[in-house]
Amino acid sequence: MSDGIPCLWMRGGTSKGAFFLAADLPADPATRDALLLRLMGSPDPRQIDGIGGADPLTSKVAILSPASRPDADVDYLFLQVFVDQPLVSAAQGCGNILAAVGPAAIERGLVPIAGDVTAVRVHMVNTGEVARAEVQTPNGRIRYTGDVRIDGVPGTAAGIPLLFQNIAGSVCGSLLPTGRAKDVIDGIECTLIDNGMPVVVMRAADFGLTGQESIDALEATNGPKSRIEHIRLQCGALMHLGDVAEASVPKMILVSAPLRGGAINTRSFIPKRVHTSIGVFAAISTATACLLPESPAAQLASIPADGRFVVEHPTGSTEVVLDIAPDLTVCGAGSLRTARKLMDGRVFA
Ligand code: NQM
Repeated sequence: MSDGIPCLWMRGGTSKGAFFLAADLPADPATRDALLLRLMGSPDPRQIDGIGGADPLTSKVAILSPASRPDADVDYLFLQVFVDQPLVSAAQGCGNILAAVGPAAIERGLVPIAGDVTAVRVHMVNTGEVARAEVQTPNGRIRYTGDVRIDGVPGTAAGIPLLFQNIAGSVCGSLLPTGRAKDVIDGIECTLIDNGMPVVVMRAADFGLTGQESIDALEATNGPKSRIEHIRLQCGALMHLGDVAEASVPKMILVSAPLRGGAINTRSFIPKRVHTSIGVFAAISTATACLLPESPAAQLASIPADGRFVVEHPTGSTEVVLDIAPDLTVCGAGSLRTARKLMDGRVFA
């Protein structure tokens, strides 16, 4: 390891992280996680002695390996490296980092280019489902540049459509782990839901908020954080996640009526910091809650007729597409993301 470890540093959607081949890291998870903490510079709020970006959205790791199942092209294990705690968690997936998995798998020779668009079937090891990502590969090369703009990222890049099926209950075992679309915790109506990401959906107004507050206002010590965390700790058990005091799930989503033509407006606690936008799977789970008449989200949402849910957030909006069956169950979902290769080199422990 003194010669460094091969590492791709990539942006995926509105997140950024280090991509490794599993073969380049220790096989033992505890040894691997200790190494990743050291590489990212955790625990330290500034991650000054590592490559992490001092924010949960830029302290992420993707570990790639040859596919372990016949219906996939590559295995992708996502790890959240906590910034200011010595913790590495595999308890959630990440749809933003997922956007960079297809290109990274091609870069590392795990997946061959197959025409102008290479479809990569990604086995998301954290949750067990297979996602499909379409990577632009004209003339035998990955094309990162393009004209797709996603809010939360300056400029434009090549679009990478992501498609999902069977993501309900990805971590909790079922879409509604309590069997109800509405629970009341600490007097607050909540929907505890997992359609790709365990989230708890609550009305911002129930915390005396408009839902349009800035990230700084929500993260302030006199903001709603401690009340939300108190609810979150109770949701952990109700969602079959156990003690979530040191876990990055469930995410806590405050919803309010959309103001810019979208389906719903959000502020996401992930779970201690506020997301600058919203996670892909968190947006899908929140959009799914909007379809449940009893959910606090349903009363505020403006349901699109074509399944294209524009989820408003602090830096704009994220569109997720839901494939909704006549009985209102969600059979599939998708999102258009972009990714960028930022650095290919070696990182030193
Ligand atoms: O929900 C951040 C992100 C995420 C998760 C987080 C994500 C998703 O935006 O699919 O992408 O919620 O911790 O990277």
